[in-house]
Amino acid sequence: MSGADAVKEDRLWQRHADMAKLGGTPRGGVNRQALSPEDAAARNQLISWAKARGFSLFADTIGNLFIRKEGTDPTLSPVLSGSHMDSQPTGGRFDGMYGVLAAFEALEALEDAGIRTRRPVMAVAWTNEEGSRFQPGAMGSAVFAGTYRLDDMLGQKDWKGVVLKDALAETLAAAPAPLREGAPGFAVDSYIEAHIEQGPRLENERRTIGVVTAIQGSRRYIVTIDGEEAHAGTTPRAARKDAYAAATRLAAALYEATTDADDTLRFTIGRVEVLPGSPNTVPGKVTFTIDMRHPEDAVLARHEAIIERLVGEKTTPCAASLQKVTNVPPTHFDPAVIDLVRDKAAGLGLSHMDMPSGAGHDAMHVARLCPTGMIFVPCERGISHNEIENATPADLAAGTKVLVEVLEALANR
Ligand code: HGY
Ligand code: MN
Ligand code: MN
Repeated sequence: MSGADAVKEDRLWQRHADMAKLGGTPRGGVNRQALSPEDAAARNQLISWAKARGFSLFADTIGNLFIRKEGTDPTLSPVLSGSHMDSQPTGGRFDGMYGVLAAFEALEALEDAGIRTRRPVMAVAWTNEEGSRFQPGAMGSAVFAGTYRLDDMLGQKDWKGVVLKDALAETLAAAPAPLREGAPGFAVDSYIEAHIEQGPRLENERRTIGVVTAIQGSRRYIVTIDGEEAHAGTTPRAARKDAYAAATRLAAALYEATTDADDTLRFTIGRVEVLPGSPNTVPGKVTFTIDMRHPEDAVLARHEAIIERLVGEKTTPCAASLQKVTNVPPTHFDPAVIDLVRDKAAGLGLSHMDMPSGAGHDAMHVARLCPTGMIFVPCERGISHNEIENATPADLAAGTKVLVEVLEALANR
């Protein structure tokens, strides 16, 4: 029996249903934000499934959770596959979770098929990929890959002022696993991540498998505008330093400056905080986030300079600052891994197409460590970061069959 034949569609689908209960929302989505009790519950669920199969497991000091299936030669560096279990506040049940469960299903399928690869094969659930609670996103994989320093991340705070170090300690205590001490990171032979596309191309072009070639570049910022709180009834316009009025002028200019002719540049203001938030006090402080993406780094750099200029020009008489939170250049995956994904999809008789990723993934950091690739499966109408996100059991299983075949090939090199 091949690894692909041993993939169990029902088992994989049921696991998604089980996980979707952890942080499940009334509209059928999930709110399982990084290092929350819901995240700990998902970690415990994965740990119990791993223990039931006799796989070894450990967490590292940023909370990445690893599950290991031994190979015939334990001295060889492992092949790694996974994604993330944390979600957006109004997230779907497949974003990230599919890649973790597909990786786990791949380990089980190899085991069920009695296949012992040369290299160990490991599944991973990376900490805090979404970055919606604690910034920056893809934190666990970035620390593992050496992009960010562990100590810098431990001091990060969420929007309510909770320090990451404390939330991490609580999560690891609530979901205990053997701890790999010291700085995260170890030698990895290669990495492959399965994920829903989070866009409409596969569905529109009626393909089952996306052979991912690259991930576009992304930059994230926080704009802070400091004005002056004042009485809404007595303060003339000429005397105001209205931080929200300045923010709206700036936002309007930013949307206009990032409206490119071919609709390739992605510009999002996703979170706005207006203080003190009283109806009859002129806002004294506004902060808002910027998320900007493009396949070419030069375009991002050019628009960053425009943003810097507009932050100064559009906010007087208030003071304004622009803080860069992340700057992840475009990622180009390993040609040999891309070919392997394409060949295995073809070998399984699955329709497929090469495509870049519009969304960011943990693979963008791991790709700096070792040969890396990704496998996409369709999601309904390309909708994601939305509670109605959906996928089919057959597509999830198809992506997992490709994953098993790719893992087996990489682990026997
Ligand atoms: O934002 C992203 O691209 C990812 O889905 N977290
Ligand atoms: Mn994701
Ligand atoms: Mn996401």
